[in-house]
Amino acid sequence: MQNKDWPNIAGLVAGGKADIAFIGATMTLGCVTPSAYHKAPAVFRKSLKRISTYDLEAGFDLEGTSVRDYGDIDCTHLSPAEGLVPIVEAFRPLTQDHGLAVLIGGHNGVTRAGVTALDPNLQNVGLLTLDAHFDLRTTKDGSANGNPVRCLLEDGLPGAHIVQIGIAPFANSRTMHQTALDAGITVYTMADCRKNGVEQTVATGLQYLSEKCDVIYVDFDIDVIERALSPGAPGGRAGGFTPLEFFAATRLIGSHKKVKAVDLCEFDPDLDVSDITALIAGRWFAELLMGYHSR
Ligand SMILES: [Mn+2]
Repeated sequence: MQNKDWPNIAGLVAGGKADIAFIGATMTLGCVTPSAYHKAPAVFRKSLKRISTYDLEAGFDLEGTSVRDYGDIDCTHLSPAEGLVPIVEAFRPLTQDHGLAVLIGGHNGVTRAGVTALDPNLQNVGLLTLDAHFDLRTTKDGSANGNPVRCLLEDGLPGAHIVQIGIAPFANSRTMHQTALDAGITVYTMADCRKNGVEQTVATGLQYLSEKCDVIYVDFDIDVIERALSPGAPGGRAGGFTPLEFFAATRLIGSHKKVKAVDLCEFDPDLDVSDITALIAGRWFAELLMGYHSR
């Protein structure tokens, strides 16, 4: 039900054949730094109430957009390996029944499930990550939040179908970098983004993937944002994207016809200060809706 005095994004939630649907995945076990990622979906929903439907800069109101909320997949007590199938099974219908399916993590382990839900054989999907990290840690101790991209490579996703944007210095190992290059992953560092602009870099990545793949999945790891401007992400460091760069990239991604599913992950509400990252998450969703509307 929409609030007439304060039309907001949460008020767009309705049932039925909405253009955009989201579901939470409270995955929190199996992370490099123990965190309260399971709390993020609830905080995300709360923040949507504080985001107006009206973009005054664009002169456009999202009031006519419908959103469906499928609730949460409770995987708080499941390891990433145990959570894989439940998330794939719950998220796949969203990718089939809606124009854009959104997975709210949880840690970055949800990305493996999200990509698999969109394309179970992993041959037609492209993966774009906005992330300070490669997420290519070894899988010798099983899946975790530090290795979803490595898991996907091992599951059969071609490295040539992966573009990683925002990879940060002193936040990844030489081995990870070499793994990415050996796999044929396209890598854009933070410095590349500074030089060419975040939006332009994302546009280049989307163009590359759209020539190779039928559908595109985008992983928004919120730790790609500058830590001082978004404290609610354990992996965030100094030198990341500004929130405005993140929003512009999100709108562009939302506007791309081949982008069928996305996730937002690595938000730990317990680390947040003054709801900074919570409100970034809420506006991120509004930016996706604005992008989607322009398709
Ligand atoms: Mn990540």
